[in-house]
Amino acid sequence: MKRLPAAALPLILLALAGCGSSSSSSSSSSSSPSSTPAATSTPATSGASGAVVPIVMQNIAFNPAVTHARVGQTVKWTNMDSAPHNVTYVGGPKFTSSQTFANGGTFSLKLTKAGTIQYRCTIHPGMNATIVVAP
Ligand SMILES: [Cu+2]
Repeated sequence: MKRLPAAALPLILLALAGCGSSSSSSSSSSSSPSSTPAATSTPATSGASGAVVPIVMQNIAFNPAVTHARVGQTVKWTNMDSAPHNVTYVGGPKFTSSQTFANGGTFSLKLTKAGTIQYRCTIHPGMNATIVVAP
């Protein structure tokens, strides 16, 4: 479906939810355990700050179904559905599956290995997706 760019939706959510935890939307101080690789050739997948790659769960599907990211980036899922979803490991570089989370919930995964990650939502058959992680 051609809707808003996927990158815009989590930003809206962040703006709405931002008042709860911290006063600033700048994340420079809290979560940067490792230096970003700063590869010179390829820009980030989308947007100026390439550290977080958004994926939305909407209409019982992951959007985008194929996400391109790099080692060092963090993928963040946001559930935009009224139905609960989860992010469950299927294949590729191993990661720890998420809990099931409801509308508005999020799950973040730091990408540490290159490869093609396959994952799914165990609640909804056919709700599968892929992350292609470049080194
Ligand atoms: Cu689901």
